[in-house]
Amino acid sequence: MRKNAASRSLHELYREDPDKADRRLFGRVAHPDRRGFLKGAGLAAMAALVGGTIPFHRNMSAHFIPVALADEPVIQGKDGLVVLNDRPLSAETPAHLLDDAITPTERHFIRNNGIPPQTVDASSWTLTIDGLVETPLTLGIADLKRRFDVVTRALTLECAGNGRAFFDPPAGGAQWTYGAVACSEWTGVRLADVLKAAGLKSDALYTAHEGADTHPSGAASGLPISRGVPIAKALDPDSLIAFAQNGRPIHPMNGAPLRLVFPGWPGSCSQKWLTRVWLRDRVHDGAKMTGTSYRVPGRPLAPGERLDETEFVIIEAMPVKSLITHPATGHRAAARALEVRGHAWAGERTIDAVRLSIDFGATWSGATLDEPVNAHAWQNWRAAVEFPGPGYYEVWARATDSEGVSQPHAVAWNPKGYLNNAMHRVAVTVV
Ligand SMILES: Nc1nc2c(c(=O)[nH]1)N[C@H]1C(S)=C(S)[C@@H](COP(=O)(O)O)O[C@H]1N2
Ligand SMILES: [Mo]
Repeated sequence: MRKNAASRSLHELYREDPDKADRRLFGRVAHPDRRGFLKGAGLAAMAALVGGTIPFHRNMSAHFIPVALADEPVIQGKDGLVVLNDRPLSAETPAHLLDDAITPTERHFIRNNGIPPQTVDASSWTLTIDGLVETPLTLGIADLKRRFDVVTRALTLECAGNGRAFFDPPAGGAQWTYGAVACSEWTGVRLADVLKAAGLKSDALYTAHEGADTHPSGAASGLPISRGVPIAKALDPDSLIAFAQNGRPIHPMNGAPLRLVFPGWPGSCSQKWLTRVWLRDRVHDGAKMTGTSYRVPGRPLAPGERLDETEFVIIEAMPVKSLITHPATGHRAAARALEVRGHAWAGERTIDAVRLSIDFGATWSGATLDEPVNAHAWQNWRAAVEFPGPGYYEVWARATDSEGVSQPHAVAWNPKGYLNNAMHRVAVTVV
């Protein structure tokens, strides 16, 4: 069915005020888990929108919008992603679709905080480097390629909110499960080389990143997100200004034509649609740098406990984590022998070991672990698992990093649901 203004406004209505939308369609505010009893004017409106009667409307739940109206953007060039939010767009990749050693572009998650630029022209795109530098620079993509070493690196990028869906009490925001992580091959120039060319002043302490996306409210001013990193991270040879993803121009939703990639740190540092890197003499205080954004309590909290924002600290390197990418959870195995595989990564560290359990953590056995293809790339692992007989099993994976830190069974609660690196578990039934 063709989308029309009415169906769009229905989505907007639900987005802005679900209770109001319910009142309009269902005649009252209904609990999302309960039946909505669509009737009267609401039923007529909904039927008009889907272009037919709705015989089973009595079974429709409140807060439901008929899928015929689904406004899920068709994300061209992506495959199998699950859309968690449509505006701004957040879409994750089911774990079993992240099985490739290097994440293909169509399987790279999307996390937008605002509205991406509508039209981008790589040939006229410019990046400005200014602030605490001797010589401010404005560079086109051709200038970057001509003036600096071009490098290609497989780099792990994970949203700090990956795993947020499992916090209790729940944390607001995109309900990522496992799939806000990827390790694609990025081609670009080292941010360090560009900063050297500009000449860092001695009081430069932190970067500040700007992109061409706009605020979701549609307000003309104000960036949806502008984060930064300490100079030491900016100077890491794997901190890239990238113009290609997996050997092709960057996907529009992953930041075309130019983005930063700071592997191993919260994905939010890696500004997409990059237009400016500004050097500052203080910790950057742009959008989503302050308060509880990408910051965690400076001490452990009880679930649901409140803490003053001044006691939150900025997330830097991401913690040790692993993902089981084969089999998919729910797998039914006809044979007792099964290959289990996946990836493991640990911020600025490497992985020393991945261990698996099929008996709820009572015993563990090691997986075969590959070296990273380069620093800051996730490590692939695999193991031959032998189940003792028919029945329900869970395969648990637990990675240990180069400092001896292992993934926990459960993570400390924090109000925004960051840094959930608890072990991944998949269900396997041997028949
Ligand atoms: N300009 C801009 N850059 C951005 C964002 C954004 O909304 N706007 N989102 C950030 C966040 S929170 C993450 S996790 C990563 C996600 O990168 P991806 O969408 O390419 O997977 O981009 C980061 N860079
Ligand atoms: Mo993120």
